[in-house]
Amino acid sequence: MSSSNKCLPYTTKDVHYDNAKFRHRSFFKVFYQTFFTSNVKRTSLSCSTGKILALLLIFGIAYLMLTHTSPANSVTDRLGKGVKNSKDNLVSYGGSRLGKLLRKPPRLPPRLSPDQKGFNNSSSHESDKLNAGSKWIARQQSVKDAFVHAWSGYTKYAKGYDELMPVSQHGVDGLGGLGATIVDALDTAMIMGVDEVVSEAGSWIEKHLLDSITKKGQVNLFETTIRVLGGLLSAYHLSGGEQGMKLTHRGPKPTFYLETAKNLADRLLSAFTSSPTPIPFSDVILHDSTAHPASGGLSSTSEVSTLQLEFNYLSAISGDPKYSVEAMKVLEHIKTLPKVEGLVPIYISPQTGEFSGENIRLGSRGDSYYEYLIKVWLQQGTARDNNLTYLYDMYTEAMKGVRHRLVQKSIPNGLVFVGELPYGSEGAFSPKMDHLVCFLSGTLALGATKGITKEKAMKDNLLNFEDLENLKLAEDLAKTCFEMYAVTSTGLAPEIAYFHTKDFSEGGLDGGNKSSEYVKDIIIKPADRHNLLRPETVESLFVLYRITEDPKYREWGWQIFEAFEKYTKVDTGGYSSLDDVTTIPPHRRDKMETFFLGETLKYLYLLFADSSLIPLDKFVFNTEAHPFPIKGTKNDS
Ligand code: DMJ
Repeated sequence: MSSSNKCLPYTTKDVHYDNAKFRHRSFFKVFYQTFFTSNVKRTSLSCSTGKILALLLIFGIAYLMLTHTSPANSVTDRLGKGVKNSKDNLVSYGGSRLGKLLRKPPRLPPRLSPDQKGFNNSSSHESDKLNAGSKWIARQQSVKDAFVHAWSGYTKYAKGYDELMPVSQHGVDGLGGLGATIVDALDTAMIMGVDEVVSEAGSWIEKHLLDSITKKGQVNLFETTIRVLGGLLSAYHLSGGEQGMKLTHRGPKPTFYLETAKNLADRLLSAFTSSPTPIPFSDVILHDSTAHPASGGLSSTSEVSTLQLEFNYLSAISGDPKYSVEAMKVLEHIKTLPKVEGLVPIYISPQTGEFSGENIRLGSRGDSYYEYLIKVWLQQGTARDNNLTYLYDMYTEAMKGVRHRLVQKSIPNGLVFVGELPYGSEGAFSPKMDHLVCFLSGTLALGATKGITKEKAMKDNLLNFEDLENLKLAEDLAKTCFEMYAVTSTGLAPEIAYFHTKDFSEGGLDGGNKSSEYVKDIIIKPADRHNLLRPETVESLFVLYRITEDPKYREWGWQIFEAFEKYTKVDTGGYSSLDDVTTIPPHRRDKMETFFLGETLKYLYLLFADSSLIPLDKFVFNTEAHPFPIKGTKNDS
């Protein structure tokens, strides 16, 4: 150590690279440390008389400076330092000038080699974040490109028809002939900012849709409500209706979407008003506003209970309560019916108002009954607890029932799945799970936190026991749904999977990807190997990513998207369903479902987007992925 060091010593505390290292030290601190630390006392004894005189001189100069410090200078100094504790402030204001002379230059943190720069290095952390950000922006763009490719096939070969047959390059009216792909895809184009599609779809709707609604024949109440009515209503909001988001300036005015929606809903209302019970008929003849039951007389439970988000929102924006009143009668009636721990059979009779049969499942015909119980309650926003708590209670009871009666684990590797009770509560359990059941993961997560992040919900102590159990099931089920993709040769899920349990096993029916850890857990029967470009898994990955903020859900979504790109993209435009996901190359099925544009690609896009785009605590998605604002929230994202 040099002699000068001996005269201006520092305590060992100063050497530590804590926050204090960057703070400017005042003259008084230096003086105090120089003369009153034990270290210094020892050193000062060894100083010569000359050195002591020099110190006295410095002390004198300091005194002169203190007595001439201008008030203005003090104020500037104070402002510059911001808010500190008063002791610190007193010290630094007084001794600023001499302090500056004596102050050591601020010590810099040690230089780190690139591989030592970990998470504590804020600038590298920032650049990691930037890189990750640009990766997801690029992936979002890929999804947008896929949407444009899907639309280009539809508009080239099938414009005005309900669906595209991408292989034969034709259109087909599988949904009654209302141009369902156009209306289903419109809000996706708005959210993605694909202006050309917004204009093209908007002007088709402006020119043709009302005409079709007044002239077409039979449509299914549920499909028309969720796809066409739902699409019109979200287009209304996203184009600025009700002081909505105004995501676009293209296409017709919001009121045009609203008027068209009202015209359609007025006709659909006949399904409710012509039924002898609160349970609506399943089919409507549009041109004469009449309705009748499906052949066989029964309605699907999910179909009659998946109309309320749409009809409620229409009442809210039109000011006419009739839509909501009719639709809510269904849920009020179902509330009174007997259930198995909240679980319901998949058929219901509009003639008697009773459930029919005992088949209980969360797949086809059962699924969105459970989804709408919680979503209709969520839709009420600040008014949730006024009169719809019965929906929340029905949902809570049903999810307990799911966990108690329907959840099992596969062997050998313990995938959590939701099976069925095809013969009711006393019959045998079936380890069968439709891909449709994968919606449940997202619904469970949404129901647990009500759309806010898990972190915030935990911090604010908002999660009760049921919420935590449901969140856990949501995460386990999302993993299972992802593995239903990863276990096949194409990386795409089958329509239906069975799970190997102690009571059920069938050899030789795996998904074809022998390197999957779960190849023995998941059984895929030949009749169930098709893929219809369905959205439920990516829908849940989107909701789970928003709620848990765990990036694995994004990575899983990207893997699924890549498989869609590889095996379902048709060069000439559009994407096709597949006959068999377990063989390569898979045989194409000549259909692009409307929900591929309305849901699958929208959810993938939102999964990779910033979480402020259509936030889950301000919007509720109908079962066809059309977002409606939650009552009482301001949507300015
Ligand atoms: C969509 O029409 C809706 O999500 C519905 O609730 C279930 N089936 C399809 C998508 O798979």
